[in-house]
Amino acid sequence: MTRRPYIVGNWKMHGTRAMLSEARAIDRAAQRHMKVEVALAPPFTLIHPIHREAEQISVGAQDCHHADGGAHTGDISAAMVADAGAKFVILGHSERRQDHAEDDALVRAKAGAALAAGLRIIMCCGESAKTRESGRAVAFVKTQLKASLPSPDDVPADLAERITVAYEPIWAIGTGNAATTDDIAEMHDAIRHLLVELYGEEQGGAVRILYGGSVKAENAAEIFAVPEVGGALVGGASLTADSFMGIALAAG
Ligand code: G2H
Repeated sequence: MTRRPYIVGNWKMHGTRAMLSEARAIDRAAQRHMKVEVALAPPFTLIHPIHREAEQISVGAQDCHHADGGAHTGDISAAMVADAGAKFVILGHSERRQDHAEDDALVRAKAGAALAAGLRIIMCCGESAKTRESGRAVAFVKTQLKASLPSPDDVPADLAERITVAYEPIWAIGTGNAATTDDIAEMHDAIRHLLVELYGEEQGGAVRILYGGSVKAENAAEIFAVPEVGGALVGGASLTADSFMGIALAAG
């Protein structure tokens, strides 16, 4: 990894205020481990409470709406999550694509709204088991990512700071079985080529590419040894400070 490793916890739909003690413990540990950039994406309801207390970690959201505001009952805009203290937003996660029928065009619209609100984005991509078995995984992910990321005409000048990509094969999510390092290396190389093709050598070459899908302290070091892996997006193992910081320690 050439840039500071980026380790992001995605708490998904887990966590009430009882989890604030875990966030505090993560923040304290991150202060002792500055070689790694540690971030948490809790449910919307915990963004502000965690942001208010955090001294080291950054806090993000797991989604935002594509519109600035209006009659969208139950939705939350990019400006609202930024106002609550979020510095980034995860977009295009396969669970949102599945549960909320989010397609690439909608994800791209959300990315535009998030960047306009001053947020960084973590853009997720990943193929299903069926697509992998068919041998089309790389082509699928490149097509999905190209259609979901902001178009080259629409990106901020500091795009390598504002955009991160997370490769999360759906078949590895929450299963306990991460992808092999060979599969990760092949996909991360393909994503790097796409980013350079889209955004140029300098910016596309500097965007961090995270791996996500059953990352834990036990397999983190071998995943981080893959050259194009710039960190991890972590679900289940980010719910306790011990397991999450075990992953961060393996990163640097
Ligand atoms: C993939 C990942 C976090 P887990 O969704 O985004 O979850 O680490 O539980 O597989």
